[in-house]
Amino acid sequence: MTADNAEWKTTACVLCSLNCGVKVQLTEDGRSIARTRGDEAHPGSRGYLCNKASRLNYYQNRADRLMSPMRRCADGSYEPIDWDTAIAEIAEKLAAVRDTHGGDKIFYYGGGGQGNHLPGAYSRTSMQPLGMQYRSNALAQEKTGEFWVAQRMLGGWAHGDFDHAQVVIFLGKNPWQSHGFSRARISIREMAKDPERTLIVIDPKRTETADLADIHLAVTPARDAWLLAGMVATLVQEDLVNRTWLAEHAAGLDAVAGVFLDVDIADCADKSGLEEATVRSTARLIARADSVAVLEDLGVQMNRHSTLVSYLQRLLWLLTGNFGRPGTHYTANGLGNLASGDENGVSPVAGARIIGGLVPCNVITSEVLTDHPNRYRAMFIESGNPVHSLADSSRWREALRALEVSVVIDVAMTETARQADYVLPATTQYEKAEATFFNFEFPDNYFHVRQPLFEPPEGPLDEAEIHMRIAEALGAVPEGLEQELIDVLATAGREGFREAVFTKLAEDPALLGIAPGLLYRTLGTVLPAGMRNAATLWAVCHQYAMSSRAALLATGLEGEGMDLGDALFDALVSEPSGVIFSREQWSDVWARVPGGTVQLELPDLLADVAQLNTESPEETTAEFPFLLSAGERRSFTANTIIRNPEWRRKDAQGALFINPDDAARLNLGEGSTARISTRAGAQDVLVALNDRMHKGHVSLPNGMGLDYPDAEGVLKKTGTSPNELTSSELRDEYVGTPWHKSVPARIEAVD
Ligand SMILES: Nc1nc2c(c(=O)[nH]1)N[C@H]1C(S)=C(S)[C@@H](COP(=O)(O)OP(=O)(O)OC[C@H]3O[C@@H](n4cnc5c(=O)[nH]c(N)nc54)[C@H](O)[C@@H]3O)O[C@H]1N2
Ligand SMILES: Nc1nc2c(c(=O)[nH]1)N[C@H]1C(S)=C(S)[C@@H](COP(=O)(O)OP(=O)(O)OC[C@H]3O[C@@H](n4cnc5c(=O)[nH]c(N)nc54)[C@H](O)[C@@H]3O)O[C@H]1N2
Ligand code: SF4
Ligand SMILES: [Mo]
Repeated sequence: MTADNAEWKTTACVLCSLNCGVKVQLTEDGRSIARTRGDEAHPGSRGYLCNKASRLNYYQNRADRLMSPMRRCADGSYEPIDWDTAIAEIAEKLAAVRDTHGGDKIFYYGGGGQGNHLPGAYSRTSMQPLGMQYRSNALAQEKTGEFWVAQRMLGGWAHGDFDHAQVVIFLGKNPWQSHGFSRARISIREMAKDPERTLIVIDPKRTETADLADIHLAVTPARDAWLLAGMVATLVQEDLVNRTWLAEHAAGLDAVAGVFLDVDIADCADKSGLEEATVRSTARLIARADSVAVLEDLGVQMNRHSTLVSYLQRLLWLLTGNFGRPGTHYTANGLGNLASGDENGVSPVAGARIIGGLVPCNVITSEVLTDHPNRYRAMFIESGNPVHSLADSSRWREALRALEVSVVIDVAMTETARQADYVLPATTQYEKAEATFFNFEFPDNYFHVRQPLFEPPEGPLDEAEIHMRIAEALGAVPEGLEQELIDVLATAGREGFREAVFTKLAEDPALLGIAPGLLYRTLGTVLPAGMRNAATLWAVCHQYAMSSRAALLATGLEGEGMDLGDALFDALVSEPSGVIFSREQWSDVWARVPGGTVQLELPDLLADVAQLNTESPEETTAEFPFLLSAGERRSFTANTIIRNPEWRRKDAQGALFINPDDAARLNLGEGSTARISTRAGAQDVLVALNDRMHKGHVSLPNGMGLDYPDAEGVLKKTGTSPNELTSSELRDEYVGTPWHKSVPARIEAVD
């Protein structure tokens, strides 16, 4: 129960990347979230919430909460151990791998989910002393292809100005359920209502978003490359490109036009399952529009030709001049860059391209399960559940057990934790200050550091503290340094602290590695109550204030020299609903494009375009005649952030959606059980007939199939883990992203 006059505390929802601002009232005992409402003062969500935010207490209060470090026993069970033992053993074992085989054989996975990116920042504290080099996270199974293409064409990832675009296109994206931009449901309704605006949805499924669209292009599953190539070819062949704009802003038009002049549009239309007239008329509509904004997501990113599709969709709006002005696309000015498309060499065993520092998720297990001398021999996983969320769960279980040592930091005993040698309990995202770098707004961009709602219980620690303890056990923290910096703070204040930190770093650059943990232990002690975990952002703020001074001053924040960085940091740790840290103009977007010139010509991808008409795509076989969309966003899915199945108000089991005609052919009725089989495995699933589904295409939701203790404490699994059915080999040739949305499958009735 809540007292009616209980204080409304300010925080954010952690169930998707939007992190909408939330006001909560706690129960009288102060331990649970009793009521939630939107936070009007939050700069991004401005009071908006979707149906999921009212369920946040299921994240905070849970029967599966980890309360103590756990060590795996010989029989696969786990025993609680104390922190000192855990840290000492982990540091010793990881140091042994480093000393025998090299620190680059210790792999880091994770660092944050939809609501928490600070573990990733603090992880450096232990990674650097261990000499770790290779890492990855979930972005390398969805967005790295898009980031790579965006970097090469525009110098960075561009976001759409959806609220002002005349034509909005959602490509393999269902924002009604998955959001992906602020206040999505309100925006989509506004687009639908306005007769001057056109909403186009490209999705084999008639989604909730498609219901509101002016044009729904129900592309044949996995054939978006042909559809988009046909549209780009229409622009070129009907001379609909914006030559004036391109002459001023872009390079490479001739090379691109040369390839698309030869593309057979009728063949493209045919292969994508759409009429040629529709392909052409949609391209004309885009060419005629005042402004166009496009959002691609998993429907194409986790699918065949995904990197090529990221390129083709950009050509569509760049050839028509839809970048760098209102209603089109912009590269945002971030406090950190989550969307780097830089190439950083290749992975040590598979030789897979590393984008933005991330090894493709789909090659990680093959870099463990091998006798190659460069294989990973140890793994550190935090705030990620790769056994459940990456392709081929059974291979992941095998890979984790093959390692010499594995460590998981989480709030719950997850599918991944159950394979680890050590499991360390973290405080929840409502027990410490947390934040994400998912901030892509423009012309004003904001950052939200959430203040904690609860005191952490005895047992779990902040990730910062865990990494710092490991660094200390490794002997990487100079004796007395922490106390010295605390003393400086007490005697010389922030200015003196700044000077002391920079002097120390200049004397010993190796300290840069442990700096995040050191900030937590020093600066963290003098921050407002509960905000200690925000300490590492101090360094981020200083970096930002140096590189983006004008955008920061334009927000009204003041400070001479380095005081400006401190002023931003102080604002972040004291403003409960977030702070605007960047105020820009459209000309600033152009300043971020290298040389101010958009690069249209990407030769490798143009070569792919040139052979699309000769390709005869055949995704299915006689053995596997269906395509499974493995992991769809529905009204009650949120990755694996909430594990208690009771949080779902509908679709409790996460049914297999199948077109009624397909179901009839297979003798499958509503509520019946079907066996779905793929190359990787077979699962029994509950069937739901759904006329939104494209024939031949079936879907299972993401985030299902999690273990959770029932009232007697017995673990029960609800629904199907999609990645028991996926394979790591089905992946993009450039960046290794998986083809989860078109997994060949067979479906049979089970009596
Ligand atoms: N409710 C909810 N929201 C979430 C999440 C969640 O778990 N639950 N997760 C968050 C995360 S991590 C992400 S990355 C985003 C993902 O957000 P989305 O990408 O929107 O999510 P999905 O439902 O996986 O896929 C989008 C659409 O792709 C379509 N699709 C399938 N095959 C094809 C195809 O061949 N071509 C095309 N054009 N479309 C196809 C599907 O029918 C589906 O409607 O959602 C975020 N938001
Ligand atoms: N087949 C298929 N697979 C998919 C998808 C799909 O569409 N199809 N979607 C993919 C996508 S786009 C994504 S983003 C991934 C998401 O998959 P993951 O990257 O595994 O992310 P989450 O499910 O958010 O899991 C995050 C973990 O963080 C833990 N956690 C929560 N709070 C804290 C905290 O404060 N500290 C620590 N240390 N841990 C915490 C949670 O308990 C959970 O175990 O799944 C991917 N998997
Ligand atoms: S799940 Fe809903 S309320 Fe939560 S952040 Fe996403 S859009 Fe906002
Ligand atoms: Mo994601």
